[in-house]
Amino acid sequence: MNLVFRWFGDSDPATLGKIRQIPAMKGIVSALYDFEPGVPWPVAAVAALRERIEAEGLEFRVVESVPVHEDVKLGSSGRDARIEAFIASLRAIGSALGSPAGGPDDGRPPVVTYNFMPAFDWLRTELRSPNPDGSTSLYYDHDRVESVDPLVETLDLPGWLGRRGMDGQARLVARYRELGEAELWRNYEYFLRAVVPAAVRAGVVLAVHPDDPPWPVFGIPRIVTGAQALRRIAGIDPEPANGFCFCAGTFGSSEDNDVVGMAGEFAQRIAFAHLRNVRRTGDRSFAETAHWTGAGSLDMAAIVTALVEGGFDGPVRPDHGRMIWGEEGMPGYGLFDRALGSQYLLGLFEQAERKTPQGSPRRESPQKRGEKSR
Ligand code: DNO
Repeated sequence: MNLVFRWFGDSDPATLGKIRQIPAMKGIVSALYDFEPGVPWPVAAVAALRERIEAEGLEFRVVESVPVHEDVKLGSSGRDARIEAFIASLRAIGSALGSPAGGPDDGRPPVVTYNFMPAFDWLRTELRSPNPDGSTSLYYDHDRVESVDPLVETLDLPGWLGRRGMDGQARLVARYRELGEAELWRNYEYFLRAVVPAAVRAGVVLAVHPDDPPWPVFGIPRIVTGAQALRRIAGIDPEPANGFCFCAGTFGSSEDNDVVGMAGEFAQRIAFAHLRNVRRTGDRSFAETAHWTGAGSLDMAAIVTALVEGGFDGPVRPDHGRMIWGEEGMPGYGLFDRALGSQYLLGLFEQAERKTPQGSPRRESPQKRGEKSR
C-alpha cells in the first residue's frame, strides 16, 4: 500500500512541510478546490499542483475529488456538456499526473475520486462533539437531521454546502425528492457509460466514494450505500477503471454493511481506501473515533487483512480524525489525529502484507490492470 494524506491547499493549516514529516508518508491527495462543479480543469493547473507537491518530496497521484455537477445527477438537459467537462478534467489529470511505465509508479494510472451524492456531500450534525478525554469528534444524529425541513428552513448543518440560499436549496431538494431512487440510478448509469471509457482513454482510474451517511436524508435518495450498490456499479461497466473508493467509516456507519466482507469481496476493484473507525451509537447515529479497533464498532485489523488478502495494493489514507491537543483546523482534517491514525494503519498493513504468502492469492489490483485493458 501507499500511504497518502489529504491536503486542502495553501489555506490548510496541515501544511505539506508538516505532512512530509509523518513516517512513511508517500503522497498527497488533493484537488483544484477553486473550480466549481462542471468546469473543466486545465492541464497546466493540475501540473502546477503536482510540481508544488513534488517540491516537498511527496507524490501527487490521487485526486479527491472531481465534483459531478447536479445537472448530471438530476439528468437535466445540460448534463452532456457537464459530463464533457468532467471528461476534460480526466484528460487533464491523466496528462499531468500520469507516469510512464518503468517510472517510479510503474505506469500505474492516477486515481480520480468522485461521488454521486445528490445536493450535498458528507453530512454531520455536530462538528465538535466532546469526548471524555477532552478531544472532539464529528457526530451524526439522524433524528436531528430529520427534524429539519429543508423546504422551509435554511439548513445550517455542518457538511451542508449552504451556498445556494433558501430558494436554491428548496428547489434542489424538491427536484431530488421527485426524481427518486430509480431515476437517480438511471442517471448514474448514463454518466458511467460516458466517463468509464473516457477514463480508460485518459489513463486514469475512477474511484466512487460512497454516500456518507449511506442512507437517504431529507427524503432525498442516496444510492451508493453498500455491497449491493457496488455490485450494480461494477455490473454497469466491468472495466477496472470503474473503481471504488472504499471508505470504511462511511460503510461502517450502517449496521447493514459487513465492512470486512466488503473489503474482501471488492479488494480487486478498490482503487483507493479511506480507513477510519466509527462508533455506532444508535439507529442511524454515530460518532467518529480514533482509528484503532478498540475505539469504535469496526474491526480495523480484519478490514486491512481482508483488503491485503484480496489483492488490494493501492493508496490508503487515514480519514476524519478527532481534534486533539488543542489543534484548530478543518473539521475532521486536523493534522494530529490523522497522523496518529496513519501510523496505526501502517502497522496493520506491514503485518498483513508480511503474512500474505508471496505469489499467492494476491491478485492484480485494479490500478495495475487498468492500464492494460482497452
Ligand atoms: C469527506 C470526504 C468526502 C469525499 C468525497 C469524494 O470527508 O471523504 O467529501 O472527499 O465525497 O467525492
